[in-house]
Amino acid sequence: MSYEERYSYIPSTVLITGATGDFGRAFAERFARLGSALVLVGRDKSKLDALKSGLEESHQAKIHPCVFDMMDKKAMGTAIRTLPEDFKDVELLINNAGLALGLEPAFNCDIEDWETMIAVNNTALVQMTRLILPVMVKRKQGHIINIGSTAGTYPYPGGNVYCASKAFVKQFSLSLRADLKGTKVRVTNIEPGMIETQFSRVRFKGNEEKARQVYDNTENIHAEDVAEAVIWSATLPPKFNVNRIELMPTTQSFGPLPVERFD
Ligand code: 8X3
Repeated sequence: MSYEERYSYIPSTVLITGATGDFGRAFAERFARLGSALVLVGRDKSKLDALKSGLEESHQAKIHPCVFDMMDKKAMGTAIRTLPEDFKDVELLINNAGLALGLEPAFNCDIEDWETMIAVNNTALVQMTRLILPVMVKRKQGHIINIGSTAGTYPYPGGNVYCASKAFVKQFSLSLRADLKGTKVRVTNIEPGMIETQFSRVRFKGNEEKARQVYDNTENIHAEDVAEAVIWSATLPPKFNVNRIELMPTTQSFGPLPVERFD
């Protein structure tokens, strides 16, 4: 098999949640460039419309925008069940919508922040997956790419529910693979570490100073770099499944486990 053949699989229809965020836009841009039709999910209609017209103009992309909040189960169900004929056979689902809220120790956290993270990072992700999977299984063709995190493997102070929600995504991805044996449907968990995006701005609820400090005085990687891993996993021939990819900037690494010392 030639190199060109090896990397030539292009998913015909790609559904991306959290499409107007930094990751979502980077993924949409790459798949539009490849000629995939796109179902773009976001809750901000004006941002979604702007993304749609930009991609139509630059890549003549075929786009179906879906405006709903990931926490609105009914709206999600209606949007997915009524996808137009040209978009209903989703070949690649990118479960990208997700967020971190706060970095306080567990005993000080806002319980509503925890509930929101679980609702978006986990509940909405499994609901969307459950809605799309039957189409893939029936067609014996499909790929689910979940956007996990290094936080799903390596805990850190203040990570509490965010870390746990991403550990859920990792294990859900792996166990989906077990269920999907024999269906030809692929599952991949992409696990980025620190990526310079709006992530910290959301985590620190608009505190620009705190958010900027996360990425200050170092060499960062960006949404386009994560898109590279997504594109690689998605465009491999269907017989090749990437289970997990963990990635981070070279400037980020590991530290020793801390030990409490007494005076
Ligand atoms: C984002 C990576 O380390 O900020 O998922 O939790 S981290």
